[in-house]
Amino acid sequence: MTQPLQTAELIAARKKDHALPRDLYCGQTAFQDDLEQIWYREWLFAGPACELVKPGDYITFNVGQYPVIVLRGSDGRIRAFHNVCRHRGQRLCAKAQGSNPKLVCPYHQWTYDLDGKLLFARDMGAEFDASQYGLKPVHCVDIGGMIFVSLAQVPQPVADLAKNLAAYAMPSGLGDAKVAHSSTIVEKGNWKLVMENNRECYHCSGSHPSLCRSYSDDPLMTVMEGPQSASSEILRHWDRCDAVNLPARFVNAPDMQWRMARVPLMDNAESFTMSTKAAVNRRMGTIPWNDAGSLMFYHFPSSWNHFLPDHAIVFRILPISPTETEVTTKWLVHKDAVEGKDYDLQQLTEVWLATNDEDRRVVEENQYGINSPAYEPGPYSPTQEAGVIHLIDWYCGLMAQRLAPPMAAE
Ligand code: 3BY
Ligand code: FES
Ligand code: FE
Repeated sequence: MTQPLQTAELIAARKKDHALPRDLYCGQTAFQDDLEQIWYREWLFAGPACELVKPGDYITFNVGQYPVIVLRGSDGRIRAFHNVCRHRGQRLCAKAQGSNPKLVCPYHQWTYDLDGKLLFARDMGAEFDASQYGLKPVHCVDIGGMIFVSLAQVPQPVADLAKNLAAYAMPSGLGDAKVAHSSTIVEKGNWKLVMENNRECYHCSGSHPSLCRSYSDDPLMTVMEGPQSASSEILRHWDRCDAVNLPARFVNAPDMQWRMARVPLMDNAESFTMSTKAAVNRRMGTIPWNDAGSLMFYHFPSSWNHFLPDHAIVFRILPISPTETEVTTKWLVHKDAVEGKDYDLQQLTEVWLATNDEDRRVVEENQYGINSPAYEPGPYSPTQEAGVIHLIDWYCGLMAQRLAPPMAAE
């Protein structure tokens, strides 16, 4: 009997600029390889820093098999830890978010400080050295109000992302923001299908009637090639932003792992609302106009985001199984904006709640078709799906490199 192809072989055999072979979207082996080579090694977006308002506030989530907790310490610093007790391994915090002055394990009450130090463990004997049993740290950075974590022993370099994101996010004032709404859904599709779907607007006119009121599905809106290379409409927008020092021009990682660019919305639309007008009376940060468009920022493998003049929408995806992905969306507004007075929650959230649900359906049907043995990878559109090609080339490049057998010693 022939052995099923390994992930490295599937990647080596893939057709360039085509969708991936079936097993990379539904196989258990490929999923485990994705976890080990991508999710356990890359920087991942965890959430907005403004959600952790005061010391002790925390969020938890799972990256594959790793439960992680991110919290604000008594010194105001945000830290991440493995959410696993150092006694007998109980998960420390089961809730998705909350606030605790200390971390008390629910099993035998070992008690940790917010910086991870073990403060208290009952009846452990005279020899017990509590300093050896602090929580295991996870690398964590706060870039302009966006928290990223990395499970790697030695994380990937982050300086280039940090420099650019800090500059581009600064005018949005994420430090003076609050979470107005949060939604978590599970899409029955592989994480790559969720991200592929987000990287093109080829599907927008057929799927997103409400988003299409403000976001143009013109591929030139999503496909820019450099700080000087975009449609004339976008170049005009960038000139206008330059004049007030609002970072807007396309900037990207050399391997396209991330990209930022501020693009105008359609017909001077102000926000992703049904009326296309701003949803929040009070603008965020120092954005000078209601029609400053959306600063779009994606980061593979886990996030895409829109920073608008009146609110920001941040998205985090996490893989659950070969064919299940969790998608968390958070709507941020100025911290002093008052619900019911400065904004209406329904008007603020309805377009992207609908868009997420529409994308969920698209992704689930995509997975359904790919599960068929008759599925054969088809070609991406070079104009409409250039962003998907960036994703797939980034993914295949990394996987090929990391799964390559080590060079034989001379
Ligand atoms: O949310 C996004 O960033 C992308 C842009 C194009 C399609 N999708 C809506
Ligand atoms: Fe945490 Fe025992 S497992 S205190
Ligand atoms: Fe979509």
